[in-house]
Amino acid sequence: MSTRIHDQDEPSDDPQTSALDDAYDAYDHAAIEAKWQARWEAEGTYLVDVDRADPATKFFNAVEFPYPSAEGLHVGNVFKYSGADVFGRYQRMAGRDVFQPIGFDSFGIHTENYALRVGEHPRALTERTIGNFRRQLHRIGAGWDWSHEFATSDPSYYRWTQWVFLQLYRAGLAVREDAEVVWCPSCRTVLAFEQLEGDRCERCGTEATRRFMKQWQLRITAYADQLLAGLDDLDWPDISKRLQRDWIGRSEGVEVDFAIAGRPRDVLSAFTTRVDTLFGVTFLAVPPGHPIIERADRDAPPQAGTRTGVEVLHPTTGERIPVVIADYVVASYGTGAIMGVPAHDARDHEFAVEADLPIATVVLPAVGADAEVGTAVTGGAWTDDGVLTGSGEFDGLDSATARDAIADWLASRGLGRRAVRYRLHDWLISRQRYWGPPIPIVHCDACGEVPVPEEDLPVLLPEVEDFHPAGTGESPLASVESFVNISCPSCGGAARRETDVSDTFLDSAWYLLRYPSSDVADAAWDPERTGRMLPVDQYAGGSEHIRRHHLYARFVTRALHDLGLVSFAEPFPRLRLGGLLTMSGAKMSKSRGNVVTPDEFIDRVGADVLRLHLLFCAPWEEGGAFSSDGLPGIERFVRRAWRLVTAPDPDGPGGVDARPLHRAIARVGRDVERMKFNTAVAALMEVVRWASSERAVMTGPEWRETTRTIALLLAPFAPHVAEEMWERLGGPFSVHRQPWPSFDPDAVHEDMATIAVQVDGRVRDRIQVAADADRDDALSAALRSDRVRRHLGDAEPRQVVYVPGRILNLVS
Ligand code: ANZ
Ligand code: ZN
Repeated sequence: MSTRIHDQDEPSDDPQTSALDDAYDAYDHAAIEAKWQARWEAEGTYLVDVDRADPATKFFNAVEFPYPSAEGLHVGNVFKYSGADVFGRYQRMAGRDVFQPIGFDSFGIHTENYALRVGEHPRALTERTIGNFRRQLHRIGAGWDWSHEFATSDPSYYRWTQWVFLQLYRAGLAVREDAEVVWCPSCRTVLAFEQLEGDRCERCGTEATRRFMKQWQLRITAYADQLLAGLDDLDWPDISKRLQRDWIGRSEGVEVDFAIAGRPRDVLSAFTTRVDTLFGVTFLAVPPGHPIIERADRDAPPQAGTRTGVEVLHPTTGERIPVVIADYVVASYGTGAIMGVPAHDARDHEFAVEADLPIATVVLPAVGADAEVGTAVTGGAWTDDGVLTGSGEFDGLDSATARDAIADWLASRGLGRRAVRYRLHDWLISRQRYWGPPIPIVHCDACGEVPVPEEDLPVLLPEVEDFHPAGTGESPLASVESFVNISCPSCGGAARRETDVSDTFLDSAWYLLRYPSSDVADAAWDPERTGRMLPVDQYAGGSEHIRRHHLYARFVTRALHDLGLVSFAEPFPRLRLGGLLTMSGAKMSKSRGNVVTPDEFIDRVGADVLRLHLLFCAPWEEGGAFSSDGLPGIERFVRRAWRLVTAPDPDGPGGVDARPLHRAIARVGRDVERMKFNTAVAALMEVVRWASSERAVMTGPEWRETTRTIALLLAPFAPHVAEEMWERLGGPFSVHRQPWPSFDPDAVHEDMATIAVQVDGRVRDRIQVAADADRDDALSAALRSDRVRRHLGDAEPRQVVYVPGRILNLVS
């Protein structure tokens, strides 16, 4: 299984210490890791008393819980969890009561599809895969609080998922309605819009189609404004905020009513963000299948091509305008009809040229207008703001002023109204599948929709032999008579259960609330524990969840907040995204055959070396390519650290300059706080090298101070070997409960460098940065300089080259 690595196996590259090799104990990672894992477990080192923790010092260090796949944890997962674990361990040493629970996201199509493929029941499969994950999560030596573990597919958990659904239902935020939905022909279920990658199913990659079906939707759109405004106060990566903002897609505009010619009481409304172009409308467009087409069929047969035969009247000029059919109009956005302004919108322009529709210029570029008119009319659309022309009384106004004036004009005549539209859709949670929580609703002919009484929860997922999705638009549960047929909870008459199950993303939208209360049987959460332990202090996640899980969790938390069920509106005000570890240029996945499991490495080199290796091989937030090339270097480093405590105390003259030690304390702490684990590991390597080379000069007390400090610095990264070192140095159990060492600010202070900042080849300023500042540090310091800013303008530099400690070169 494991190999003992003897220091004698390879020549030492430290001449100062190689003479002592014989005196060393071998570094036996297997023995050390087993010993300390058992001790931590026995002592409850990572357990937190959720009934007594002090809310002022508690630190809920959350990670995105795993979906227990059949292939097991891979090193990409370990990379993310190791970073989060280092951060949590550091917080504990900084005096926080760290709560770091773990659980399993075990419901869902992913598990079910795999179960179908291998012909195993998802329940049996899930039990097995969770067992394997649990084993692996133990082995990596992370400080999980296992006493709060749960799995979302367990009735004791999904009972409360159903309860959460019922709270949303009572608040009018869960509704069953007809909607055009996305259907995956391979998974044979509907999906949420968020579960499309382009137009393909995120789960299986099949091209999705559209269907019209009666489905359960959660009214996330009712929270669009709140979700948008709430982003401002979050300590989140910019990319997360930007993607959520775009996904919510708030647009302010006007709905303009166009009266239908010959049917004065019927109108066709179009949503526009450019009402300043109203006088340039030369057609209205609707998507195929729009109701107006049917009406046209009755009234007058549609003309050839894209015309519907219907005409509308322009609200200001009264001119007759054709209504056409265009593919690019999205039925579910805005009013589902657009006003076509070919002179100022690129798609309208292309369409008008093809369909031979007129083009009328009504906005001129503000500068050089004459020169541009020709281009605007013939070459393409002038899509920017400008000055109005051909727009009656609004001529001469700039676009922004005109938008206001025209909106007022329309509103005062009842011909339109200001409107806000969102790109965000309601969250479709019905799944015509098996492996999920049954939606707790009963359909009764007499009473209609009846929620299952809370005391009757959970609605248990029935055991079935055949859990294949039917593909009929009904879940496999629909054919389980004993499940479907029940008496109505309200009138007692014959009724039918809802047979759709809910989306797994509903399971994970509230799971963080469950952790402190995972053992509570009679409530989803104990409000006192929730008040003490939540919200999460830091959530370590991935960018693939920004517009799904992160958005859903925010929505559900806000809804529960408005219902008075939790005291906070945001579930994780601080978020950090871990990058992907790639293998041969691709994301690790079984289908690509490039999954590397941690087990083989832990057997061979131990969890500590694997953790250090992963954290060193790529910046945590960026990710990068995984390879085992650097492993021997990390092994050498760990053995060198190990030798610090296995060697006898030196008896040198003393008076060693201790500044490198203080700098290491400062650097490692600062880097961990910024999730820069790779540079923290580099600092550890440096200080270990320094200590080895200064050993002979140190007195016994100097040496002990140095080595004890190094064991403390190493503890978050290599928790087992650091614990063993600490014990051998005479420290009290556990190294993970010691305070983080403090440093002498004077020793660190001198560690600054003056660098020249060049903009486009000329030195514009000289600034002070930490001597070990990296490119990002130097750049952000430079961007704070007025002189640099002046020469750079508002734009970000296009190119940045940093020569550490000397020059920062920016190209504007
Ligand atoms: C007239 C116009 C003139 C427009 C112009 C743009 C430029 P966002 O910002 O995304 O909300 N639009 C409205 N509903 C649509 C639908 N259902 N499908 C496709 N396009 C739709 O964009 C709003 C703009 O997108 C609207 O403003 C409309 O085109 C188009 F010079 O109206 B505009
Ligand atoms: Zn009834």
